[in-house]
Amino acid sequence: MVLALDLIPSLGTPKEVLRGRVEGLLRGLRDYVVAVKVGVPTILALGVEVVREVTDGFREYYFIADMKVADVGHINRALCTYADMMGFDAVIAHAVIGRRGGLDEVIDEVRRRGGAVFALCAMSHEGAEEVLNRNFNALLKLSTEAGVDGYVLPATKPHYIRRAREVVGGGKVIISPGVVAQGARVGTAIAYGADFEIIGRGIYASEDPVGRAREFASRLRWR
Ligand code: 3DU
Repeated sequence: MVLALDLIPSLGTPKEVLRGRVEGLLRGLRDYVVAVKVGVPTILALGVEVVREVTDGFREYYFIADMKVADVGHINRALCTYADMMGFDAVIAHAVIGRRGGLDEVIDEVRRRGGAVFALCAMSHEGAEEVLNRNFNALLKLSTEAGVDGYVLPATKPHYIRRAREVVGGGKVIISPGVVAQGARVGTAIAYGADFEIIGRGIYASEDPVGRAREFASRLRWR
């Protein structure tokens, strides 16, 4: 299970309060969560230095920067450099930017720094079917040829996961959001071929995050 860390404080909340909440969650979830995907709102709220201190303090987790990188080459490189400075192990990029001047540069920058790249090839929300998901096969192909380490695919539309697993085989990692709060049931994405399910609000917005994580982890246990 991957925790989607999207703690979004109201304006004026002291950074230390947010940091305390983040660290409390990470201390409690150690036994149930293997990776933490941190979204841009939380990165902005904490700031580069504090994110670095948090990643340094919890090295037992694998940290994924969900910056959804989707710009031209030099900006992508700058974002990936920041991800490295903040201690992230992996970066998520949009496959839709294409390879030359896009994903190829993301992969080059992240690899030089010893990290991994996940490509977003389909999304979970309704509007994703209007354009993005219609190009799923092409996005999967180009990101595979570019040499990404894995894919982000929606648990709410698990046929994309099944298709990706058929096409790319077992050597790539599929992580899947959309579980609990967006309606996908715990275990569906794994059943369709994902390696990890990503859960955010289903854990951190609960009154008992550790209890919820324990319950989800027991449902996800590999047989
Ligand atoms: O709905 P949750 O609170 O479990 O959070 C889901 C996370 O996954 C959130 O960080 C969001 O940015 C990310 N995500 C999707 O929800 C759907 C996608 O297609 C891609 C990423």
